[in-house]
Amino acid sequence: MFPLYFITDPFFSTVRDNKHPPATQRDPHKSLLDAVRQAIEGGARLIQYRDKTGGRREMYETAKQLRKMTAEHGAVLIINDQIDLALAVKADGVHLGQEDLPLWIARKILGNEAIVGISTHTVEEAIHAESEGADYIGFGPIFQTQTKEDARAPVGLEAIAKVKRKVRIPIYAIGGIQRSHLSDLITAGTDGVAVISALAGDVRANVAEWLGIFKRFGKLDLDKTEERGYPTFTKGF
Ligand code: 3NM
Repeated sequence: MFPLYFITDPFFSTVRDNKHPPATQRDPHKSLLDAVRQAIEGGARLIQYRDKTGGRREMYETAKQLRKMTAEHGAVLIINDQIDLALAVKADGVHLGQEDLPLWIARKILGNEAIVGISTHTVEEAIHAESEGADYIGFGPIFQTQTKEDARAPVGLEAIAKVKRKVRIPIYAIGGIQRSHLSDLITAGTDGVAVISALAGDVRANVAEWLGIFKRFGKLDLDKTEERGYPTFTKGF
């Protein structure tokens, strides 16, 4: 499986860094696409399009472009929350929260080959998600996060080991994850990390650096990745 899950946020359209003009001078879509392009150039092969505030038509246009870009580079595209949008742009799958439509509906609409992930916050939710047929879980927030407005209380690093003992599907730790947490998270048993803000800025360099850490821990088989054109993972993601 691919260990680094790059998630977009509308703030990628407004983040300033040394290399880019102020957000007001830029087409926000270009900028979000640019962030994803950089992530892919840095080696990311698992991308989630997440925008809690965007208009649906606008999101459709962006998602179409993301689909094209990810397909060209053998990267997996997952749509957050919106099953119909995932279907509309032929994304690889959808990521659902506890308050979204049930997993079986996503399966019915998108089919058995689609990747369906579930956000979980407790061991019980994780076990339930697996029993319902989730392909992976997001588990968190591990640490305090500024990015998700309605985030629950952080569960802490120790929770990873507990979940790992109870489920067999891949676990992506999420919430407030920084590069400095990676070795502890990997040691605790996480299969991967799902990250937004800590990869912002020089996205390409950050992604490459994080992937280097996974590689050092033996969690990234780059040769296999290159050979297949995309990462090895359950159902090919
Ligand atoms: N879901 P950052 S925490 C999208 O706990 C999301 O389910 C969470 O962003 C959950 O890496 C989160 O900037 C935000 O903290 C992750």
